[in-house]
Amino acid sequence: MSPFQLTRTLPEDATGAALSEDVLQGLTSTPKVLPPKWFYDARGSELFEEITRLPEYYPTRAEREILIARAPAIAAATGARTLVELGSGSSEKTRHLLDALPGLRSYLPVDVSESALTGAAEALLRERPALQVHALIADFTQELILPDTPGPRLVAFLGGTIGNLLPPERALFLRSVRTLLRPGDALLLGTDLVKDEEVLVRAYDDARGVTAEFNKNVLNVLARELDADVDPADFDHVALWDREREWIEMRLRARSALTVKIPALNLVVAFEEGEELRTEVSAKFRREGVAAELAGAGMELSRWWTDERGRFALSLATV
Ligand code: AVJ
Repeated sequence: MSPFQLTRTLPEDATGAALSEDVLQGLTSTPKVLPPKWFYDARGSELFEEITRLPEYYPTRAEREILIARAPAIAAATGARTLVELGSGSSEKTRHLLDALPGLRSYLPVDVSESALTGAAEALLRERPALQVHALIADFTQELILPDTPGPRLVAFLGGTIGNLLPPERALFLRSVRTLLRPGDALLLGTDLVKDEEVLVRAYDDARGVTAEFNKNVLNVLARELDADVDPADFDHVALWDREREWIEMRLRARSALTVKIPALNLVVAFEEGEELRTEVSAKFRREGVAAELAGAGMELSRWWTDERGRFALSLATV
C-alpha cells in the first residue's frame, strides 16, 4: 500500500456553504459574532505563523518546550502505534512527537485544509518513508470516522485550539473525541492557562499589529468569498480579558456608523459607531477545570505537564 492516502469527508463546497451560513447567522445576531475558523485562508494562516514567532505570543513556544521535554514520557505512557492529530495544520510541532514514538506505524492528520495536509505529508514522508500517512480532510468538530489502523491510538489536539470552542461546544467535542478511544488509547490535549491579565492581553494585541491584521483579515475573507462590500480599515482591533469566563475575546469595532453589504446573501448589515463584532474566544484553563471537563466526557486526566514557567499545559487523558 502506498504510504500516503488522502480521504475527503467534506463535500467539495462544504466550506462555501458553511461560511454563508455562519455569516448570515452571526451578522444578524445581537451582539454580532463570527466563528474564528474563518481567519485561516492562505493569508490568515501565514499571519498566524507570524503570530507564533512574536515575542508577546508565548503559547507556541511554551507548548513546544513541553513536547520536547515530555515526548519520551508520552511515548512510554501510550506506546502509541497510531497518532491522530486534529487540526494538524503544518504538523510542525508534531515532529517532536513522531520522533519520540518508536512504535509508530500510522499518522492520521485531520484538517479542513487540503493544501496544508498534502504539504505536511510530503515533507514528513521524505524523512520517514516507512510511515503510513492517511490524511483526512475533515472538520474535527463534526463526527469523524477513522481508518482501521493498529492500536494503541493517541489522539492529539494541540496549540490550545480547544479554547476557541465555547463551553457547550467543548463538551460536545470532548464527547466525540471519547468515541474515538478504546481501552489503552489516549488523548493529548494542549491548553493555555489562566495567568496575569497584562500578559494575556498583550499576546492578543502585539506591538507590531500582526494580530490586528490577522483579526481584520476575516473581513478580507468575506470580501473575497462572498463579494462583501466591507473595508477592514473601517474597523479597529480589540482584545480583552473576560475575567468571569476566563477567556480572551477578539473583536472588530466599527470606527464610525457604517453598513456592510453582501448582495449574494441578500444582506445589509448596519453597524453603529463603536459597535463590536466578536471574532474569537480563546479560553484559558486551570487544572481542575480541565480534569472536570475530561471527566464529564468520560475520560480521566492521567498526566499534567506544564512548561517551566507554568504558562501552558499538556494533558494526557485516558479512558
Ligand atoms: C490557534 C486558536 C490557538 O487562540 O491563541 C492567535 C489563535 N488568535 N492570536 C489562539 C490566535 C489570535 C490561537 N489558536
